[in-house]
Amino acid sequence: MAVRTDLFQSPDYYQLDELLSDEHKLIRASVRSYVKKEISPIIEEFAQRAEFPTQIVKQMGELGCFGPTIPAEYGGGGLDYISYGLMMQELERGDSGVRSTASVQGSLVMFPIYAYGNEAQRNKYLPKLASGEWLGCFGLTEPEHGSNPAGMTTNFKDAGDGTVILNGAKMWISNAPFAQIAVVWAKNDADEIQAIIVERGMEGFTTPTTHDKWSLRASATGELVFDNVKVPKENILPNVKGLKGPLGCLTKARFGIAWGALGAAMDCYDTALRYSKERIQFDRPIGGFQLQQKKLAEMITEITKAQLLVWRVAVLMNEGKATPQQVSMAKRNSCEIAADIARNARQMLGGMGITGEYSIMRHMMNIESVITYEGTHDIHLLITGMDITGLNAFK
Ligand code: TGC
Ligand code: FAD
Repeated sequence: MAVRTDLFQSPDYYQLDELLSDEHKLIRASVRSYVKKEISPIIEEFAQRAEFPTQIVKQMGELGCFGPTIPAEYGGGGLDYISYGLMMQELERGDSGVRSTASVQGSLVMFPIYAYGNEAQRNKYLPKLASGEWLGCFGLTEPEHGSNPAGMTTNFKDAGDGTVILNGAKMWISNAPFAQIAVVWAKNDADEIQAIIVERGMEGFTTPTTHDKWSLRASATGELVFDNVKVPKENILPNVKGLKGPLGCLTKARFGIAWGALGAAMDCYDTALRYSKERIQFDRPIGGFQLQQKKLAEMITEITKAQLLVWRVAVLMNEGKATPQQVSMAKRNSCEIAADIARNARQMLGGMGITGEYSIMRHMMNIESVITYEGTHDIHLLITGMDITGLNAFK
């Protein structure tokens, strides 16, 4: 397959760059140039082969994409949420799987260790995770408990010798096959949900790879299987109990997805716009036909609206005022518009749209995972519904 030249130009129809600081623009430029240089030339082949490009872990660590909002003393970036969002936007503009790796590492592994761990745990794990020396994964979903994680059955029992014995299984876990550590949510002796850090090499802990995905093919997905795994008690994160622990991490990660999925949408729009000016049919560029202009005009309208939404929710995050429900709305909206834009952009490229010569079909398939993980499209709608009515439609 020929190496693709990445010609991406970021849409900014409402001059939203004026809302960004010079530092924000610098961060965005550095991640964008990383994606152009290291991701775009290789990602299609890795996706076609369903292979995880392991080199990106160190690269993204060096670039500061892991835990950008974690304080610098633990190896994080000490940055604000707009910076974090822009990073995720640029990474997912390249590929959702690349952003997934960063989301999991930063928001779902580093964040809980930082927010719920003790000082020894922070010092032991965070610098290595931030640099990309170690990769982590986050185990919440189980074979029988996806949208309803409260029902989880994975559990640990006090062995009385400074260890606990962990049993159960998690599935659909991003990064699992390559991760050195897993932040696993399980029920303790008192039936309370807690996080415990399981390290590769612990006896009885395996991470079988999930094969035959049509989506997120350049991201490694697997199971976490615990068969009487003996884990030191010191690996339990002491400072949170209950479902609010994992859901608190998900709020951070969903925020990143809201920006990220928008990046995928931008790439599809930009590709379709360029193609529409170059592709001649009936002696005219297809971009001159009203039907194609309608698609492009609707795409840029939705992208612009979503840009405003994610920018505002980032400002609220910076001010400590964003609610999880506001984050849900932004995640849901970005995924929805990305799915629609990818599909319309694919059509605009005709037959070429289904090939790996362009990124659109890969984005389109990836978004099917993104719209499902971290809470499905319907779950986020119900979160909004409950927030505005005060009535719980989940159960
Ligand atoms: P509910 O009774 O509503 O809440 C339990 C406790 O949690 C609090 N809470 C939150 N806290 C922080 N952030 C949030 N987003 C929160 N949502 C709820 C809540 O206040 C309560 O606290 P407290 O103190 O009263 O105990 O819980 P529920 O059992 O009724 O469930 C509600 C529901 C359905 C919304 C929730 O279970 C849910 O969000 N389900 C979706 C599951 C999900 O998102 N799974 C994601 C798995 S990880 C993943 O997909 C990673 S993909 C990564 C990648 O590759 O990028
Ligand atoms: P289900 O919960 O079985 O849902 C099936 C359908 O029923 C959905 O349409 C859903 O919206 C609907 N539904 C469920 N409950 C209700 C309700 N109350 N009202 C109306 N409709 C409802 N999980 C992790 O823990 N860590 C990871 O790293 C991770 N990575 C993932 C990577 C990929 C590629 C994928 C695909 C998933 C990943 N997940 C991960 C799991 C993901 O979070 C779950 O797939 C998701 O939460 C949905 O759970 P489920 O697949 O069991 O679907």
